[in-house]
Amino acid sequence: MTDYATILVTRDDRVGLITLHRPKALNALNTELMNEVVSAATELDADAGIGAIVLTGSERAFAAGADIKEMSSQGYADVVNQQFFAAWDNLTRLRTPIIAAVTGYALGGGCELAMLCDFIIAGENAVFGQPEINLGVIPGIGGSQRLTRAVGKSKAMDMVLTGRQMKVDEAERSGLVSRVVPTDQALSTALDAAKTIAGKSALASAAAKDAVNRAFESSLAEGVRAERALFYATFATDDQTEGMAAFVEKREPNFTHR
Ligand code: CO8
Repeated sequence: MTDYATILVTRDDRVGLITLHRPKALNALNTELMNEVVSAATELDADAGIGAIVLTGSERAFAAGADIKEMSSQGYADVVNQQFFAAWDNLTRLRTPIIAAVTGYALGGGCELAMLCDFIIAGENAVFGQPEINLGVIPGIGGSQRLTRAVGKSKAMDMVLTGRQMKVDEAERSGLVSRVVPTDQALSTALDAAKTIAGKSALASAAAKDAVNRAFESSLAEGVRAERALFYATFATDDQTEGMAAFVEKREPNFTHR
């Protein structure tokens, strides 16, 4: 696999693992790290042998936000002309399910990066927040939109306007994270979930991911129509034939597309 400067990339059978690795900066997200994460995730996504991806950081920090030292000297023209941080949007185009395993700080861009993933499994020490307001800016990688959809307007306004941190029990209660587990089990739990997903039909999981995402991008009626079209399309796959035959024959399915 490609060598990267700011991340580590490994794979175990059908699961790819991307680990943010700028320990001295609490995994602060600079341009190099963004380009490397996007490149690694795109490469894993294109690999038919990969059925799910996990993105994680360190126990102390998933990521403490965008790199403030990199941003501090930038002006309006700089960020506009570079379309600063727009490349993170590429993660929304992955077909392969991607899980964030979050321990420690997930602040600012770190919280936004976790929310760019399909779901978040958090360790008990995880802390979420959008503290950009303390720096005189606002979230810029979708935080104002994804946090609002995840936890609702009142709590999102509270987080974004005060910059306060949210501990993991509140994050679970609010629906920001799917599961909370002991800190030292966050990564293994996410890898287990990824392994489970990677054992399903990749065609079905891509359709399922697409369908759930429609809930955020369309009206209810359009979303339901899109879901139905995707559901019907699964009947064109050999994995549908195999999955249903296996149930009837009381055996494990042997999907072709995984
Ligand atoms: N950027 C750069 N360096 C950082 C960052 C960061 N976001 N966070 C921590 N570091 C560095 C520190 O400077 C320090 O480095 P050094 O040892 O060289 O001084 C090292 O990491 C360790 O940090 P601390 O000593 O501060 O560790 P503490 O345990 O005392 O505190 C905190 C941990 C609370 C996480 C603290 O570091 C902190 O508050 N960090 C900043 C959090 C923050 O404000 N994040 C939001 C950043 S803005 C953002 O994400 C905007 C995203 C949208 C941009 C899109 C543009 C289009």
